[in-house]
Amino acid sequence: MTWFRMPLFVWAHYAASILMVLGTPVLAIAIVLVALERTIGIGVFDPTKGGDPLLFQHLFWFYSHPAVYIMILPGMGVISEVISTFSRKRVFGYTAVAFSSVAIAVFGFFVWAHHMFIMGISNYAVLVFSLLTMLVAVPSAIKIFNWAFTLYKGSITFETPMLYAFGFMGLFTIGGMTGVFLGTAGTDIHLTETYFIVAHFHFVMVGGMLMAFLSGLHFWWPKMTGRMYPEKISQLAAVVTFIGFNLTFFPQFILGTLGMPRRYAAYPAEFQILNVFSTAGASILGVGYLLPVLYLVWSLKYGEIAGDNPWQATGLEWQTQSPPLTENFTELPIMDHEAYDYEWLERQKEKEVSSVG
Ligand SMILES: [Cu+2]
Repeated sequence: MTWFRMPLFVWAHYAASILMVLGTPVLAIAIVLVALERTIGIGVFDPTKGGDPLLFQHLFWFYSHPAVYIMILPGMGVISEVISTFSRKRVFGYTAVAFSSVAIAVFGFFVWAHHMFIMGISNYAVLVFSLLTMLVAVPSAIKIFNWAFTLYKGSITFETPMLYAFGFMGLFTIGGMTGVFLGTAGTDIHLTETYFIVAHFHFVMVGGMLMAFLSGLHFWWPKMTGRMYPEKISQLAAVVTFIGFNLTFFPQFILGTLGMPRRYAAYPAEFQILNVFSTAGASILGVGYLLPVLYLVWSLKYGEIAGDNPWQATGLEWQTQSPPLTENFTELPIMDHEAYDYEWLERQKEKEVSSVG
């Protein structure tokens, strides 16, 4: 197992870990400073004590922008595994996808002030952070295009993990592209503090991360539990989730553009209809989330026995039993193939057949 034979899921976790190690202490420091200010009165953020409230925002967002990538990067790793497995092809541009995870982690530390364009930072700072924000779009787009090329001419099947992966690709792309409107200072000043932000954030976090989570949960469910989930009803749940999600959050882009502010309990009558759509969508989304809870619990006892490798995937976890035994393998596995080498899997099967014969 060399660096470039690692599954892209592992690369994604590696990048997310860099963010956690470097970013989280800054949040911890900010919290300690707040505590010191409130307990022994050292002026750090409170202007009446000689502190600077903007400093809190800087420290908060220095962690909290990368925090979005801490959540989304492992999701992107899941999508690479699932897209490859259910189109029976090696991930297109493996190296580019691996390094784009690291690039997202690195660039992610230089964009935090895009949350602060209307907070009174200098125009020069706005310009620089706007430009840097656009740079993050590049590695994200590299991933989306490489997944699309992976699908191209693949033998695609539509099991539940793949349906969620398609949902991710579409919704995350909308989430990412609406981020461009917010990273551009001129449009951000109109859109910030409106429902446009709420919609954008949910397209990234729910449309992106949560779809990827559900994709990964179904993908590894047979490995984790030894049982298959019921395919038909879970496909239905994926479709219900997708419809419910769009009905909930897409109207909020329009509401935000029309100027409906966030963080208010009440709104003018003209915003009523779109809010009703949102509420109806949330109810459908609720059903979409409830279904997996029910059938996954059901499958623990009544699901079909999964076997070692129900998806014919190439990752090492699929070469051991489901659920894996303590220490994972009885003997140390030998890694003699590249990641996502489906021909290797075919050769393995032929070997087994001939040795039985
Ligand atoms: Cu941000």
